[in-house]
Amino acid sequence: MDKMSENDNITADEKEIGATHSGFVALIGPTNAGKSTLLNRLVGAKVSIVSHKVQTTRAIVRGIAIHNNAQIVFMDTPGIFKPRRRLDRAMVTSAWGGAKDADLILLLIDSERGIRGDAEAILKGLKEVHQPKILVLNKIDRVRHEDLLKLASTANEAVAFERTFMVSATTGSGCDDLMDYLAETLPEGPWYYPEDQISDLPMRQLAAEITREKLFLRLHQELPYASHVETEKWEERKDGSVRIEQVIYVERDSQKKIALGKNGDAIKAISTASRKEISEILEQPVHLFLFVKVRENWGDDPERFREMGLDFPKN
Ligand SMILES: Nc1nc2c(ncn2[C@@H]2O[C@H](COP(=O)(O)OP(=O)(O)OP(=O)(O)O)[C@@H](O)[C@H]2O)c(=O)[nH]1
Ligand SMILES: [Mg+2]
Repeated sequence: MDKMSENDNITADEKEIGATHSGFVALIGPTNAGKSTLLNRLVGAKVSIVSHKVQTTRAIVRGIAIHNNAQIVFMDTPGIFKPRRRLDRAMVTSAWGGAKDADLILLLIDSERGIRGDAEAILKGLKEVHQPKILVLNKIDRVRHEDLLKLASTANEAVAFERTFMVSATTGSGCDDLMDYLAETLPEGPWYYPEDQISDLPMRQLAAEITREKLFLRLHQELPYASHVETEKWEERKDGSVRIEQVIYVERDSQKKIALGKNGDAIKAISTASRKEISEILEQPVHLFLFVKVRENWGDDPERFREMGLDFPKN
């Protein structure tokens, strides 16, 4: 349907509030730039997990926000970095794939770290991407104003950005201006999702992600990237509670010991934190059971990739 005939179909009431806008905005950037934090801030709910470690997000997570007359679908992507393992390659491919599907690309840079290494490589890669691009400098709560201006001009020399915004995803500073701009700029058109939907991630997967976040937060030094969480069972009970079983996959026996902790301390703490958060989101009591399994080379198992929503790279 072209734009004209679409407008012909709207009723007088709809005309009064103005035409609706909608579109997809890909959040791309180096790992740890704050993409997931910004997504949660803009959506107004926890949709994507966050940690101070790099490589937290593994596959594309969509978060949906409504601002003025626009429905903005943000695609949080895994950070782009120099891939080493098979999982790395799948994550980076997924991030660039997300960019190709978007109406608008939002490049997020950690202003404190500036443009080096991965950020530089992304700026180069962006030249091949043809959608309109905007630059968002994040973590402005951590840097001086003059450094921000320098950073903005360096980035704008490398890529023709439509606009530059300066925000703090943690304090929310600058986020309203960004949302106003996105709502205006996205094309006119009907909304893609029901008004009350904020994510396209199934609850089972979000629950697994929440446990992975707690695992990352608790065991960040000991258990770097070698873990993966899946929800295996989800049972709604008559008393209104839900019983959830999840498996934490690690690669080695020594990692299993770490995940369990002394006297099971680690797993207990992870379980408590995760149960509490899942229960808040579901607004119902949760019984969470965590199991730790050793699966050597889960990082090379196509099934695990599929479960994460990633394509399996052949090599
Ligand atoms: N001070 C400050 N910290 C921030 C801000 N935004 C994010 N952070 C922190 O930066 C770290 C990384 O945030 P994430 O949102 O997980 O970053 P990401 O870009 O999604 O990272 P990956 O998923 O690993 O690519 C976390 O510790 C956040 O709390 C900000 O505006 N200011
Ligand atoms: Mg992330």
